[in-house]
Amino acid sequence: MIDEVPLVIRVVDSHTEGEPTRVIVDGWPEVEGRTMEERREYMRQQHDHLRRAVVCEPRGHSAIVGALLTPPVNAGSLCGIVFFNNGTYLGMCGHGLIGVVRTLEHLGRLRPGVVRFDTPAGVVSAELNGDGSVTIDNVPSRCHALDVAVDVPEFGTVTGDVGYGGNWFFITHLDVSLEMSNVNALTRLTQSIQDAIDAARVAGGAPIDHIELSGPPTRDDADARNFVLCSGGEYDRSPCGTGTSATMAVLHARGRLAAGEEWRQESITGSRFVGWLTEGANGELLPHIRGTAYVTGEATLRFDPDDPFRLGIEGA
Ligand code: PYC
Repeated sequence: MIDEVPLVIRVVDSHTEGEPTRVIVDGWPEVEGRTMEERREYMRQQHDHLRRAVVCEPRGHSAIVGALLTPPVNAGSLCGIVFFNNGTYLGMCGHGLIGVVRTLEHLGRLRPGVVRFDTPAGVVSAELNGDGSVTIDNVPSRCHALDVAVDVPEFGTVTGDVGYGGNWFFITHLDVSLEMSNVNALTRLTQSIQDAIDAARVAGGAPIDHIELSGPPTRDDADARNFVLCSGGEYDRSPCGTGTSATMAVLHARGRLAAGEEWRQESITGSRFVGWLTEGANGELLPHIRGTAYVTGEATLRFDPDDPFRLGIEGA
């Protein structure tokens, strides 16, 4: 396995509304599989050491979401994407897709207009707008369950809604300060909620792997502010594209957001996504998210065979 580490992998780094994305552009070995789910599983089985080597310390850090580009699986798609983080693999990633689009533009590989991508969660599309922002059309989102209660040790009963937006979210409103100065406490609290959900298998055992705290906005041009704990245990610096998709489905189920109405989601860092829902031909809810990414660097990661940390630092 150790011998299977390439000597170099080339990446382009970006951030989308504060949340980093690292797109692998060269050097990753071939990923087998006919579908994107099979490819994600192949990576989990065969390439997990590369996931850690590329996104974890000392070459990365716990907030980075990696994006491996593969050949497409569907006619009409530009490429496939498997997103991963410091702990696991994702179905879809909203901020990550916006980062991929800006990265492909930076590399001169993007056709103008709407471009389709294959992900393990399904086919998504994106359009680079004239002002540099990107609008993504996510997989259908849905409200799975409302008012789900879970007992969280040392906190008490927490009630929230369960929604899907390409990843699974438990969305709750608690009387806590959603400020950057409070992120360590918010991370501990949301991790305790995640642990309690894992133990209790709430909402029919829905595979919830993101916890979203929602509260009042601090910006005049936002409807709510959030703190999102991601599946790797790190918090999202952006408003979370899949989380915003799930939030809009829950709001729609509660009769608080009509199709076509804008939802302006502020993040814990003060950045913002603008989202809205449309109804698909079969009545499914289609989330659309607009946000902006900036390319921050291009790097050649080197994996010296003598480096004891070429596969990342265990636990860091
Ligand atoms: O934007 O969907 C998102 C996302 C998921 C995890 C981190 N960001």
